[in-house]
Amino acid sequence: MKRSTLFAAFVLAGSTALSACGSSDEPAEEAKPAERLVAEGGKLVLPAVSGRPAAVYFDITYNSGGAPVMESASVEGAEKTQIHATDMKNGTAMMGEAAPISMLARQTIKFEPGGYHLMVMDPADSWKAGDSTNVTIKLDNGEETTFPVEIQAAGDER
Ligand SMILES: [Cu+2]
Repeated sequence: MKRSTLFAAFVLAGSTALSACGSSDEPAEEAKPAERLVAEGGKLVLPAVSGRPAAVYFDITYNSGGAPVMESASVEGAEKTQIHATDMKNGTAMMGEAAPISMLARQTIKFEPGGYHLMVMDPADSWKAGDSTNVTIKLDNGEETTFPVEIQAAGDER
């Protein structure tokens, strides 16, 4: 049956990933933290004018249950990072700190221009297009993930 074939393929992929990490002794039932919270496609767009905030975009997926809330975001090299949302007000896009974001199982949340994004209030002077830095996202259940973001010049985001 098609359903059981898919299930078998998933289990096989899971155990391959575990042995690649050198932890094949552990039971494969519970996904490891690094696999439960996955961020991809990270990029940090520098401000057009120095001294202004930088923006960070990525896709993030939580592969478990309980709907934890995204608690904080930090960027290596910066002290102050906020989780922002963009809303339309009277036809104008306004951004500000986002209401708590629940991570629903296997639902990808996109941080993208015109939507959710991280706002780095104090971008490092040393950041240059073509370099990369690391972003850490923490959930209120104690789980977190750190992933690389590629640094891009202003205007490259679209
Ligand atoms: Cu913002």
